[in-house]
Amino acid sequence: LKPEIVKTSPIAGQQPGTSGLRKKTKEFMSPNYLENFVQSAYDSIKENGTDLSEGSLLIGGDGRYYNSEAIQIIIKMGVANGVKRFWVGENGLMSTPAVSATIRERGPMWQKAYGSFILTASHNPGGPDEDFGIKYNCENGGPAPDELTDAIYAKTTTIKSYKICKDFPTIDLSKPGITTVKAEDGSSEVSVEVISSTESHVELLKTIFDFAAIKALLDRPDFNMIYDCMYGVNGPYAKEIFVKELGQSEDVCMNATPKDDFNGGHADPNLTYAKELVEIMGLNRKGEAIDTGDRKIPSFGAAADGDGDRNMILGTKFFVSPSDSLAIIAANANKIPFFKAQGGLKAVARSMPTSGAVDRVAEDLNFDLFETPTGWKYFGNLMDSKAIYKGTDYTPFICGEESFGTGSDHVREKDGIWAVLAWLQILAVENSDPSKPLVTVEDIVKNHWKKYGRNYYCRWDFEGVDKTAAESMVDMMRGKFSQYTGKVIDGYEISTADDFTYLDPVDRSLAKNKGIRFLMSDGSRIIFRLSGTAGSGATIRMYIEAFEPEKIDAVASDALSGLVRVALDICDMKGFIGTEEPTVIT
Ligand code: VG1
Ligand code: CO
Repeated sequence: LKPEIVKTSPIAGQQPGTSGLRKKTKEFMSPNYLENFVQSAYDSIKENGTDLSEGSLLIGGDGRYYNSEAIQIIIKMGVANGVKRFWVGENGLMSTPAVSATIRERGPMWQKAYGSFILTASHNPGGPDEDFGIKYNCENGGPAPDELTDAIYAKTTTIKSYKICKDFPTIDLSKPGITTVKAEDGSSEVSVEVISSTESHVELLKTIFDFAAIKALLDRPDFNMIYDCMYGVNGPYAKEIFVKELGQSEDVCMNATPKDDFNGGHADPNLTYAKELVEIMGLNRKGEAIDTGDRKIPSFGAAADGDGDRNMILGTKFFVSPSDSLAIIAANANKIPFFKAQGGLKAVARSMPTSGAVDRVAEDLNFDLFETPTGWKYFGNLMDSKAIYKGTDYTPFICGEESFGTGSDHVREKDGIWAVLAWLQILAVENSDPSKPLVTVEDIVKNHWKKYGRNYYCRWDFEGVDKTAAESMVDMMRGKFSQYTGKVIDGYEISTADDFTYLDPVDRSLAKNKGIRFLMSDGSRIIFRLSGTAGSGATIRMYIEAFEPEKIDAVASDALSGLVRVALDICDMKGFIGTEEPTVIT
């Protein structure tokens, strides 16, 4: 257990983005790349007041190429840095929400995890020529806050050496069990436990939902579902819940064996990349119904991303936009035992670019409402603060993002399978009388729109564009805010043009430059951001939203075409990027 000190020098560009550090796998595998980041993380965590030798350090990943090798390096470096107890997901696998659940739920007090390294680049493609990623989550189960990721980054710019125990044995991750290694002089002991990837998370989910009611729904002859795990880490969780716990056939789980390159696909649950599922559900990539003859279409379809924290919800020939999904789950929270038992939902939060559909629910049902910058880390503070809601000291909380992320305060990450179960729970309650015709996903969404109006919404992504051009485009708009304010373009009056700033109501920290906003006087919005998860190059995201109180039956792309034109002109997409054709529309 003797640590070796290895000389190194700083490597540029190790700044974590929206959710950890993501780069090409080859870059991660190049000499000292992973080691520099991990050493900087261990040092920062220590400086942040965590004693690495107390409790446990959890490690898991989404199973992408280089996952297992990276885990062995993190263990060997951890031993050298004083970690005494490791928990590692079986086969190195653990979904992002399961990591969060395991940190929070597993073990007696003295063993509890103080944090976790998660090896994931989420929805980015995997494999030797694609992306790899790493992030650190803290004791509350949530992503490291900006303060910690900034400290890690600062250390990567000055690092001179790292510590590693090269002679620590390589752990067999394929079998659950404990490996204990004693120092030669008997002075210390390190243990590595390979733990079930699914147990803590599945046990937690069973306390949140009424599994018997969901099973009754799934057993109805007129109801059938399909869940596309997209060859990501979610497969084992889906099988555990739908096959083992809920007694459904294996066919319910599609593409449910994790592969280190996600079978060459893009494990991103949206209309473009979850192509196979979208077709099965009778839709095209715009979310419109297609002619399927007399082929039977499932009643419910869902998909997950590489690390299992995202979800897409589909009904028969019907797409549920993530912003609507968030609003609908919040409006129906009392059908979910977890919220009901705590006296009902009290607060909701959405990221700034997410549509305002949930705002209307919050207003109607008297929930506190928060608007945060993009990324899950901002929700954590709100959930952990004990006194934000009108004096009560506990906050049953639901939050979400337009990027197919939904979750609650049962963990501190978005949780794909939670969202799927939330929808099934709502459907189960709506369909509790088996003699009545099935209330469908489409019925639920349309009834919601009838009551609250509809926030038409779309996001256009321009992926892999030139970084300098993208940055100049954003700078150009930033420089013209005052000229835009009050201007009328194509009938839309711009009431505010600014760059979103977030003042955290809990710790008063300020997050700046979180998205260019053009807010129209009729409530419509145009927003631009540069992605913080792109492994290389730049991705421009353009978000468009318009509210309609009564006209709820239009096709979203038609309802938004005018506003899209205004947006493309304001940013001069053609001039900066050379095209107005996005790579993905969601
Ligand atoms: C994207 C999404 C954001 C999400 C983040 C991490 O970030 O827009 O809403 O929280 O990915 O999700 P960005 O900076 O590229 O827009 V995941 O499933 O990739 O961990
Ligand atoms: Co993800």
